[in-house]
Formats: sequence, C-alpha cells, structure tokens
Amino acid sequence: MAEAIVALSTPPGIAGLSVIRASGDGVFDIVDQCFKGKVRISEAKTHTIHYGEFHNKGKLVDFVTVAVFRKPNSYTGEDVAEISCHGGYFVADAIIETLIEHGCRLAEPGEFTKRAFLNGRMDLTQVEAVADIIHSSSEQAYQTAVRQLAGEFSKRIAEFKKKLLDSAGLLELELDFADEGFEFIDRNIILKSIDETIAFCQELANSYHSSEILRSGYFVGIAGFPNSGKSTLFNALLKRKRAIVSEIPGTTRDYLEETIYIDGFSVRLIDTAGLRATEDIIEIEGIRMVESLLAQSNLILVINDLTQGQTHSDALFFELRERYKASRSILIQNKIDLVESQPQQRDFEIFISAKNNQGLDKIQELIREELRKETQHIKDVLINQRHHLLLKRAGEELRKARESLLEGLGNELVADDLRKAVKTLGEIVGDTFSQDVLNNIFSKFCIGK
Ligand SMILES: Nc1nc2c(ncn2[C@@H]2O[C@H](COP(=O)(O)OP(=O)(O)OP(=O)(O)O)[C@@H](O)[C@H]2O)c(=O)[nH]1
Ligand SMILES: [Mg+2]
Repeated sequence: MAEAIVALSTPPGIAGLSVIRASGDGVFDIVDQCFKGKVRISEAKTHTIHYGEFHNKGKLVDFVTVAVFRKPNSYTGEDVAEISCHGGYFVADAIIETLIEHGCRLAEPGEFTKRAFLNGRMDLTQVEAVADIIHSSSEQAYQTAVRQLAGEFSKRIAEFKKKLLDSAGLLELELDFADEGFEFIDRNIILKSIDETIAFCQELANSYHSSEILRSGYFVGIAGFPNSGKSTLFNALLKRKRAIVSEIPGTTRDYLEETIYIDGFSVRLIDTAGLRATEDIIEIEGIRMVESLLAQSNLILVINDLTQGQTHSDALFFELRERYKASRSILIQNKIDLVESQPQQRDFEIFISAKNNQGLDKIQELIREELRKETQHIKDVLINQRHHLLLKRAGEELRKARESLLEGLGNELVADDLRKAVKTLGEIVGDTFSQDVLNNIFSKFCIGK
C-alpha cells in the first residue's frame, strides 16, 4: 500500500505556472473529489492531460490541467497526477491543502524519487544524478549528471559484475569435478576480468577529485601583502566592481567570494585580506584567517606589487607554495604599468596590470589549462564520496582475489572474494542498501522531487 503523497514540484512564488505532484494509491480518486472536467481522472487513460476546474468545498480555486500517469509507467512507479495551475503565492497552496483534506499527506524531501528507487524505476546512481542535476552549478556538471542519469555508470557496473559472477560460478563448478582432476577454466581469462575491473574501479575512484571540482567549483584564492592589488584583480576577473579598492593598506578585512564561468566550469574566486610581513615569515599575521580559504583553493594566486621590487613577495610565495602542496601556486607580478621595463620573467610568475586589464588573459588561460588537466578523467559520472569508498573497497577485494588466484589457493576462496567485490559494486547502484545510506542521499533533495 503506497500512501498518497503530495507536494509542490516547482519553486514557490510568482511564476507562470506551478506544478503540484501527487503519487500513491488512490490519488486519482482524491483528485476526482476536487476536479471537474470532461472525464473523471480515475477513468482517464495513462499519459493524458485534462483541463477543468479545481474546487474546494464548492468554491472555485483555479482552472487547471491534470496530467495522468498510471502505474508502473510514472516517475515513482505509482499512480501519479500532476496538476498545473497558475503560479503565485496562493493557488498552489490552496490546491495542496485541499488534496491533504481529501486524504493525501505532504511528501518528505525526495520522497517521490525515493519511491522511484524503491519501485525499481531507477538505481541509486541515477537517484544521485537527479540530485546532481538539480544542484549543478555549471554546464559541465549538468552534462555529466545527465549522462549518469541515462544509466551509463550503472550499465558499466552491471557488465563488470556479470563478468566477475561468471568467473566465480565457473570456479565453483570446477570444484564439483575436482576429483576427476579437471581444470576446465583458463586462469588467465579470470585474471583478465579481475584486472579490468580493478582498472575500472581505480580510474573512477581517481576521478573523485575532478568530480568534486565539477560539483562544487574550482577554487581560486587570491593572496598577498596589503595593497598589492588583490581586490583590483578580483574585480577585473569578475568584470565588475565588487570589492572595495583603495590605496590604504588593509582595505579588505574579511574575504569575498564570487563565481565566474570558464568553459562551462564554475570558478570560485576568493579575495582575501592582505597578509602582513613579520620577521618570521611563518608567523605572517593573519595567515590563520586566510589559511582555511587557501587550504581549499585549487589554485593560489600570490599577488606582488612590482613597485616594491620583483622579489618583495618571494618568501611569502615560496612559503605558501610549500604549505599548500596540493594546490597550484603562481606569483602574479602586478602594477606592471608603474615600472619602466618588465624584469626578467621567472617560470613561476606572470606579469599583469590589474588596473589596466593587462595580462589577465594569461591568468584566464592558466585557469583554463588547470581545469582541463584536473577534469580530464571525468567520463559519464560524478563520483561522490559514497562511490569513492565503495570503489576503493571493491578494488581491494579484487586485489585479494587476484592474489589468491595467483597463489593457487582454493577455488572457494577466490570465488568468495569475487562475490564480495560483486556485492560491493552492487552497493554502488543500490542492489543492497542501508536506511542510513538512503536517508543520507535523500536528505539532499528538496520537497517535491
Ligand atoms: N597603477 C596601478 N595601480 C594598481 C594596480 N592594481 C592595483 N592598484 C592600486 O593599488 C591600490 C591597492 O589596490 P587593492 O586592490 O585595494 O589592493 P589589495 O591587495 O586588495 O589591498 P588590501 O585589501 O588592503 O590588502 C589601489 O589604489 C589600486 O588602485 C595596477 O595594476 N596598476
Ligand atoms: Mg583588498
């Protein structure tokens, strides 16, 4: 028995249309109690749309259309009615309240999609793709999530699972003929499918970092001594005056963050407060404040004011480069317009004039190049932490199977390791799952999805 649930599926507020979705047993009868059209919804064919009046206790609420999807051919796999009404703050609420009065319950976040999963309409990676599509902040993230929704990831996992299961089955079958001394499967074939699956798991686990960049954006931290021109560069890259710029050192006290788009990727620029020099470079005042910002940056731009000398920020630059090894650091020599001739360029620096938009293309090209490098592993799937852990575990189980096979240990042992890996791969798509995992996934959904 699927309880009838209802929720607004479009954002609330002023809009051309609002769409209310209801799903579960008896929803067509519930809608019929409030809807007056040419046909009764409970008698309507699946995938048809009906125009009519929506009433509450005899009072007209709105003119609406009702789309009918009969189970199992609906988003949730249950009977679904989607009511389109006029947008605004009142109509949709009135319709939802009416449906609740007639027996629906308000849906929990992600409950429609949860039912779709539990009814076998999609697997877990597709459910996660739906969340990624809704939350995607860049063209590239969206494109990848759509491919994941289309089931590319699931298909590949299914292929590897099948090969491993076949191998396990053959190894077990061979046991039955052990007395006759038969060895009728080629160990090399099994080894090959193990190695291919290990490579597959490894490759995808490696794309976790790139997936995070697609999902959350590529972070560019702008750091340097006060007055070096950080905020000027921040504004220039944003192409608008966002941060206050002044000749007084210490203008930026806090940090500012804005997003720009480069090649369909979202790039998050962070302007920070100037770091002050002290005797001991490691104790640069304020570094702690900026620390967590730089720690999460994929690229760190250390800005130097050339009028103070080309090497004025060298110690700071090398210190930051050493401290944040996982990020790429580059020294930006700013205010080139104020020096007579450009000094000899070293391989870790770029010359610009943030004020005159000079050399900005070199920074944009650098970001572009880094993005290309960082995301080259991305295929049809956005690997999240859950996938990442399971892929690593499956890889370990397969390496164990590989060892057992090479050491000539018993068939049962190898088959057992193979089946463990199959189970782990199965967890990725949701063959087996725990309530915790489901709750965690659906907590990221909004109501009405
Ligand atoms: N001539 C010239 N002046 C610049 C350039 N970039 C920045 N400035 C000037 O340098 C001064 C400081 O610029 P800001 O962008 O506020 O420097 P900041 O690094 O953000 O400074 P704090 O926020 O105080 O740490 C301002 O007067 C800017 O106009 C440049 O390329 N050429
Ligand atoms: Mg500033």
